[in-house]
Amino acid sequence: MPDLTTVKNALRAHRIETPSWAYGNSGTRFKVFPQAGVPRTAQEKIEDAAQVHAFTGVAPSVALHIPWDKVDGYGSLAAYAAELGVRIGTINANVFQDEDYMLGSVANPDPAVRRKAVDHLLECIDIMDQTGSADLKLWFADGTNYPGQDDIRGRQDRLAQSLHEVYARLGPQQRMLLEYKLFEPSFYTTDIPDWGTSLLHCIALGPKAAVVVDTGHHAPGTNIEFIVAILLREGRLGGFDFNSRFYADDDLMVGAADPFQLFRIMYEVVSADALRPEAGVAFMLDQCHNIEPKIPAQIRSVMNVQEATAKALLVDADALAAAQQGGDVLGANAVLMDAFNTDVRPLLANLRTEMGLDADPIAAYHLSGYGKKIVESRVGGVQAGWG
Ligand code: RM4
Ligand code: MN
Repeated sequence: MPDLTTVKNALRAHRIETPSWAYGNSGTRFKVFPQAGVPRTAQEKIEDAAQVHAFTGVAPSVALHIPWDKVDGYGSLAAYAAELGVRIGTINANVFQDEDYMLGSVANPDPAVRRKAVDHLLECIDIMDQTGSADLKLWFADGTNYPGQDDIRGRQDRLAQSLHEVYARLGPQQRMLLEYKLFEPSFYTTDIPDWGTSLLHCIALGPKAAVVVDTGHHAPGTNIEFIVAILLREGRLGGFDFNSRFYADDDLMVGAADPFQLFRIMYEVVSADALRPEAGVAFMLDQCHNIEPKIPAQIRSVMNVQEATAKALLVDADALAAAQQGGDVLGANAVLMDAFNTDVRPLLANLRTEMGLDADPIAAYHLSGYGKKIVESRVGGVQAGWG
């Protein structure tokens, strides 16, 4: 059996990044339901993210989305984050919400639109220089809706050229994380629909480019842990955008739809020894809270990732290897299921107490009165949203 101190140390060192956009209003395709107390500024989003860190102890960074989080001085925003005990993490670019991008951004047939998109990505790297962020995360809505609409290979050429220009601008410690998504908003072809396409571009770019697995971006039934295993084997798993889904890109709380899948993914990470921060896998959340209160929902997601990770760490590797070598199909499966079926909540509660935290982060957050305080103080101004 794995040594409990080792398990706890691994959990203590594990870092989970929360996304600024999860604290603002977001919606289904039909309606954005505003919530009282929602942040009005990037600073207020960071304040909320700092709460998630304060109660979980493992979420010390918050990802920004540009231009949603555009501010005048990124250096002072980073300093403000530091004052609150957190830091600015991944910078996410947004080239999917401008009128000009109707036919795509970095792969658009019009060179002027491509120029504009690439300039935005370069601007994001300037921001990274000011915030000290290491990762630029790219997701493109680019694709086509109708057969014949554009040239499939031509679009790949334009995409590759745009990415090369951006890659060349990265500093020595900076990375490009390239996300894929099967479909939506493009319904016939998407320019980066899958991990294979993303990986091909990353390999062509160089070692500072790696693939991001957003758990909501696959066809139903896709074996995501297999993709994770392959990318880890190639040293090209840049990170995760965790969220869960029942149908498509639902962006629900992590582990809500399928905790077993989350465990299987984390098991691949753990067994490849890639949980350690030095392994370079970024564990990020990417989710929208449409009907649930946002801060406790982020806390819940962080806890769900921790639970899946704890179970993955509890897999008896020696027993599993012995069963696998011996061709003991049922025995091997039982080793994995034993770990998954372990109630790790007492272990995590104990760890939190050791870390000087409340054993129950959600209850502690509610007791803190922060939720009530922001409802009272954040009146007026324009609530942040993802529009
Ligand atoms: C996209 C993608 C990106 C995220 C945006 C908000 O679908 O998942 O990671 O930045 O949504
Ligand atoms: Mn994502």
